Amino acid sequence: MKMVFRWYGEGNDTVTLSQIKQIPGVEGIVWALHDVPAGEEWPMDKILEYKNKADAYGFHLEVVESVNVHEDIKLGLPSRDRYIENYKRTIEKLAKVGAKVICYNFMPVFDWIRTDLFKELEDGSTALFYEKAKVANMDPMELVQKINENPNFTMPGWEPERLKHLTSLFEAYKQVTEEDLWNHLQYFLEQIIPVCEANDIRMAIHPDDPPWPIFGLPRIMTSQVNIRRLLKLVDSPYNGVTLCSGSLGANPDNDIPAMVREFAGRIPFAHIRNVRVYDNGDFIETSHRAQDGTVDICGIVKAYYDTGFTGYARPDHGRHIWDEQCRAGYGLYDRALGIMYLWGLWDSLANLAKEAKA
Ligand code: DNO
Repeated sequence: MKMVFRWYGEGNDTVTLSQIKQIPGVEGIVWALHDVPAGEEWPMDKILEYKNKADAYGFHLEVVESVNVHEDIKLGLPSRDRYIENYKRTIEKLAKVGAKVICYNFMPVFDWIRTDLFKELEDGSTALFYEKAKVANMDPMELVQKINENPNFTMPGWEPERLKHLTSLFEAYKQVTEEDLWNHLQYFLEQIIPVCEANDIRMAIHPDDPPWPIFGLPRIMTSQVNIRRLLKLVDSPYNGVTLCSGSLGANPDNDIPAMVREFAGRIPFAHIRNVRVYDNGDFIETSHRAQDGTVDICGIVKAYYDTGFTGYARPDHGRHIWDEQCRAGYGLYDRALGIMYLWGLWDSLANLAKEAKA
């Protein structure tokens, strides 16, 4: 397991590289050019700026999250070919700075969805929260305004620029069924994966968060069965998944340790975090500790360990603790605690294996 940490870039993150450097066992940053709109080719000079910054701290840039997919690709419009060409050129450039994994998602319009970014937990910390009934009765525009009202930084997936066209996007998706979305994903992957193979970069799709359709939009990356189907769309080790335990874990029917075991070899990137799902379907993000939520974090780490996982892992969202003022879900403290929990589990599994051999 290679530990990495998401960093939004200078002036765009409250966490600094020197702080990340002091978290045990972090070897690389998870990064992106957040100001390049989806569909555009990433400029090499900006990529190199990141490279210089990472080099100064001895971090690698092997994991990119995300190179976003233009809506026209998801909608299957004729203009998609131009955006797919840009995507290919970006892959080639990323290979030049040593990228090995590109995390992306194929969710129509919205990326992740929550109803509160700073909901208080029993211990006084705050965390991202999803209220099922509220979403069911909400106008999507209202949600966009709510997500963007508090944060000091643009929320990836919620860029006001992109969501300006919300009404026409919703209109366009009215014709798109889940099967259409599968076909559009296959078309995209058939074009992209040969370029990935040539450049030794693995594509790792992120599950839908939460893993069910929202606002009548189709969503397909939701379950073990559907991930199995994704991996067969283009049956190459370069077509993989970012197995996000928090996203999939919002549906208690998802058996994540079973997915880790089944999809071993096709998970270049793991997002490991906990959520607590309530009986009414609401959920809140908790500490990484297994007992604090409803996701079997110990079973997940054990499944990675047992299957000889050598991919990248990052703690995913954390709570906001110790009065930290930070990006929602992306503070320093709770994610650092998460890393130590993951290492604790991992190292004790390694020790047990060593003892058993002796
Ligand atoms: C949320 C993230 C997602 C993820 C994208 C990948 O914090 O896990 O926004 O980066 O879905 O494209």
